[in-house]
Amino acid sequence: MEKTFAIIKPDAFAAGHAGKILARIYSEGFEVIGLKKLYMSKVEAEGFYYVHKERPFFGELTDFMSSGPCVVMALESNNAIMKWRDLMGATNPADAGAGTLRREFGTSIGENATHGSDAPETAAFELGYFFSGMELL
Ligand code: FUP
Repeated sequence: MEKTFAIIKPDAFAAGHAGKILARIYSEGFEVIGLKKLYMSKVEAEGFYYVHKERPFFGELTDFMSSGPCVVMALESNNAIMKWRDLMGATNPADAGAGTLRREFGTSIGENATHGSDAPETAAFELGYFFSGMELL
């Protein structure tokens, strides 16, 4: 079994899509081993996305991620990292395949409804950024 880190981003949460996204998560066979709603500060968003700090969209991205509440989750399944990224679809909702979460709920490359770790090392960092070990028993 593998763990990955996922976010229902502020756009999807504000639009009332959290329940539908969670229903997909369960129906696709993930176990939700950690889940909380939180409202990231700008500084917390900058720390989470520090790998992107030199990118031109960093300011916009961290403004958006601190613009409202979101839901952070730890998901477990076989091949969870790839499986969750497949369920999310491409970064730009316009390029995401039919039936993916970003296609269904995303509205732009920035406001794309969900986040998912892209590799085991990033999953470890991202899970540890938002959850303590005791919260993921
Ligand atoms: P992903 O792994 O699919 O979330 O995509 P990236 O790690 O490349 O980008 C992280 C986030 O930065 C995206 F979810 C949205 C935002 N982004 C932009 O706003 N503009 C871009 O051109 C690329 C990414």
